Amino acid sequence: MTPETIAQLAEYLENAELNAAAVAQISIAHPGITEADGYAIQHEIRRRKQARGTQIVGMKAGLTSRAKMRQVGVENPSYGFLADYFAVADGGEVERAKLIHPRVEPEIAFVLKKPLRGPGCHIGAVLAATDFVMPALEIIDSRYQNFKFDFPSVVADNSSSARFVLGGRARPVADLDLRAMGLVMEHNGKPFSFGAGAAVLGHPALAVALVVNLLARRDEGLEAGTLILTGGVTEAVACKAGDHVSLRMQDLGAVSVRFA
Ligand code: OOG
Ligand code: MG
Repeated sequence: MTPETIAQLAEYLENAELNAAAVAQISIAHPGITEADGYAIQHEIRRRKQARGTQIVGMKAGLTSRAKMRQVGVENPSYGFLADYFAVADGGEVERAKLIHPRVEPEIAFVLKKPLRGPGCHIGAVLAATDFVMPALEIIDSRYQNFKFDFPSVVADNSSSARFVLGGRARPVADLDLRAMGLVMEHNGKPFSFGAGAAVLGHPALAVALVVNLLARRDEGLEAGTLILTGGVTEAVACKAGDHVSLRMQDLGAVSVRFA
């Protein structure tokens, strides 16, 4: 793709986000789109936001569990960025009208105390660089009609990132078995989904390594203090105004969000 096409598609997708108006999947008009084109568009959206003064507070891995891959029919893990205005306080409210068709998913969040750089980033490097982990709810909102996309299209759309909520307790990884760590997500007070950390690539720290190694292709790394969401452990739940979602994670407490 030419730089002009990348810039035009970045504007198209960012406007869809900012206006909460669904658009056609970009691979329909651009059937030859590649993964590299998708990331070029995503990085252009990030550049546009930063040029307006938006801070990038973290990164996320997407499609790192079988449950998530099955739900959207895309078999490849991806990454995206997290902007400052995506953050919602624990127990806080998300304005449903500002989003298109939001879904909420349970995730394990990492915060780094040391920088990480690939290629060759492995689980040991991630665990050594991690300050603490926390329970998180991610609110995803594909900008595509009917939440339908292929891999390059969802990569361009910042892996559907929209909002996130951190809560519960922050704990160092040395004390935890993140693979066996159980969780329950409730939707309007009813259990919706259940999982364990191993659902995420066998160990959620591997999702951090994956993001680091993918960023290395663009000669980028992660700085100390970076937040990383490791991807939905279970399928995501669609939410309407008035809905409430809470997540309880073994040893790490609870986090919740409401839709106004
Ligand atoms: C793609 C984003 C995936 C996750 O945790 O799997 C994601 C989507 O499902 O729309 O954030
Ligand atoms: Mg997610």
